[in-house]
Amino acid sequence: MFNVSHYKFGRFFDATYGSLTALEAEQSFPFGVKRVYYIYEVPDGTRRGFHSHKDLHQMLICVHGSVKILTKTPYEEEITELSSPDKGLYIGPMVWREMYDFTPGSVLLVLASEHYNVNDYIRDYKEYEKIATDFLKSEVK
Ligand code: T46
Repeated sequence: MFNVSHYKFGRFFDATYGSLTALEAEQSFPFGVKRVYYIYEVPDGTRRGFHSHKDLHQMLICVHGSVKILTKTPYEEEITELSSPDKGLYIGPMVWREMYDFTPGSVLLVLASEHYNVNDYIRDYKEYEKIATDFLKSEVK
């Protein structure tokens, strides 16, 4: 869907020592990284997110456990389950997201293209719908 893509990263596997996945900004995915954060100890049944970003690019990776991510625009939506450290979900600007069904002990790692900026968030769905509808119309012209 628009501004959402699925990544499968490489894995160095060794039967004796285990697995390692290495990500290179701008090579493994198409943006530089200015910020890293992770979401963990999420109580059972909790749903987070409920916003879009205006300009931010992010890569979401569930490095332990699993989580579902709803991504949505006024025209389409999809649900992705992240359940392996070698899977990534890229979410670009102007996509609504909600994260839910965090399994106990799960850790969602997020690589972000910009420093934290409260003004980059659109947290009201009606406002998002209006801005995104105009934005997506201009994108397809
Ligand atoms: C996103 C999804 C996937 C900071 O101070 N710095 C930060 O870099 C971040 C990400 C958050 N915060 C503070 C702001 C809030 O007081 O941490 C608190 C929780 O943030 P928020 O409610 O925005 O968390 P989520 O899980 O709803 O959303 C987060 C990211 O904010 C967002 O960019 O795309 O994860």
